[in-house]
Amino acid sequence: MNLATDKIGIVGMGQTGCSVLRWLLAQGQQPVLFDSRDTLATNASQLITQFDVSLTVHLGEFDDELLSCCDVLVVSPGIAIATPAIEKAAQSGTEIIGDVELFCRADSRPRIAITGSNGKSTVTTLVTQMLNAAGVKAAAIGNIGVPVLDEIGSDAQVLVMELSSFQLETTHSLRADVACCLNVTADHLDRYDSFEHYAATKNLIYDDAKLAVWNRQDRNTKPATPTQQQVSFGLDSGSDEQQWSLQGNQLHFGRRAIMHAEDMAMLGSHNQANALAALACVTEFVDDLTPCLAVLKSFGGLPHRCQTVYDQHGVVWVNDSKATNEGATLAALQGLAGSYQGKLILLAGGDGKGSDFCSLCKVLNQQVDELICFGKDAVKLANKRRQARLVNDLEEAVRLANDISCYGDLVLLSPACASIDQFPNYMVRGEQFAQLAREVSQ
Ligand code: UMA
Ligand code: ADP
Repeated sequence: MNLATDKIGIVGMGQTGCSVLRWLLAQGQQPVLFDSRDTLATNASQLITQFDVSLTVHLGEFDDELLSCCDVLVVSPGIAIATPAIEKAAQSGTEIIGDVELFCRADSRPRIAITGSNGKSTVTTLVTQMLNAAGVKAAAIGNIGVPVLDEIGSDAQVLVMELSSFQLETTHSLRADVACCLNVTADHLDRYDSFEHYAATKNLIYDDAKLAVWNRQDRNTKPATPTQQQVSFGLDSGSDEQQWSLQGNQLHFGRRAIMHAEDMAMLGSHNQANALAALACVTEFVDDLTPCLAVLKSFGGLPHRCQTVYDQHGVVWVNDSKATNEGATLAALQGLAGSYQGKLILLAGGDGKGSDFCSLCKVLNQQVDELICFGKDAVKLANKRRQARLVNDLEEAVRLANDISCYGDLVLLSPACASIDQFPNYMVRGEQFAQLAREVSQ
């Protein structure tokens, strides 16, 4: 790509597209903009009017001839590169990349790249906080909600990049100092031919990485091609000196005990795995782990991840709205086992993104006492349990949960689905749940 001469198109004018536009304009480029909506979102139109340049904007269904006129297309992660018009442009010789690729070509600071079906934001936050606590200035960027190009020129010494499979698809120059894949469970299967295809996309994170950090309890996270160095983590006892493990309820590196797991502020065994992964990532940059362990002792987790939002009349309401796939819901159910005396009432449903929910079948039948399903894939999910209750939306689900709950029960929103069929995002879903829980139980 030649920034001075190439004609560059930005495909998708959401958070990513706006960030790419800002960066390209700063480089003296005048990109062409594409969005398949009929009108641009307010943020994008405001951004365009803010700059004193006339930009060509193509709205509505993507046209392969217009796309093919560009030498390079910077495609937003929410748009599949398998979209026929984009594929045709690629066949005609247009280079297809994402904002992360542009970032990697332009920024030479050390980077830690983190992917996985679940736990990315938690581990990205942990790693960033640990580095900062140890005196290494770090910034969390990427899928966590900060478009990567917005960080160019900042004073961070190390960049901690949360990367989705969509972002990895359009990135070819990552070459991370540390690359970590936390786990691979079914997600986004509406965007991939098969689970194997999705898992292979996650594995791209290790391409030319200096250190690969992988989960030895999930073979899909193992680097498919050799990397310079490797270290694994897992909740088993591990078998050699170079492994992060859990032994006698203590976080270990090899034979060395690092800290007691019960001293961590975050709950659940999945968060112990997250802690081990984060420690494995930071050791490349930090000699003394003491400040990093202090972070594990104080960081209680991000909102909307297994968070108690209301505790009244003996009924505990837990918001795990960020569980947008079955792996996360499975982790919540396993992690919360034993933390309540009465019934477990699970509220789940939404857009399952092509998932068959098979991995949930056993826990739904053995551990869940009442299953209340709502949203687009409610029936599909309900069919995985011998008995379930169907409602139209979250409000009905919360009201029903309140009617059937009694002292000692736990009501858990862990939808195993994306929220987009009924909400703007998972945060709004979680906030609505918390608010409704307070309303109905007063
Ligand atoms: N658009 C089209 N045609 C389409 C689909 C979308 O033109 O067929 C346009 C929309 O009209 C909109 C824009 O594309 O203008 C939206 O682009 P986008 O969906 O890529 O979203 P962004 O706002 O750019 O946010 C993206 C990530 N979104 C997705 O991957 C879907 C954000 O991750 C990320 O935080 C942000 O870039 C900054 O890097 C969100 C996410 O849901 C949190 N990620 C998925 C996940 O975590 O499971 C992968
Ligand atoms: P991501 O950024 O990958 O979506 P988050 O840290 O935001 O991950 O957590 C998303 C959901 O996954 C939450 O419901 C959380 O409880 C669950 N979760 C977090 N870590 C793990 C893990 N290691 N394995 C399975 N589920 C996890």
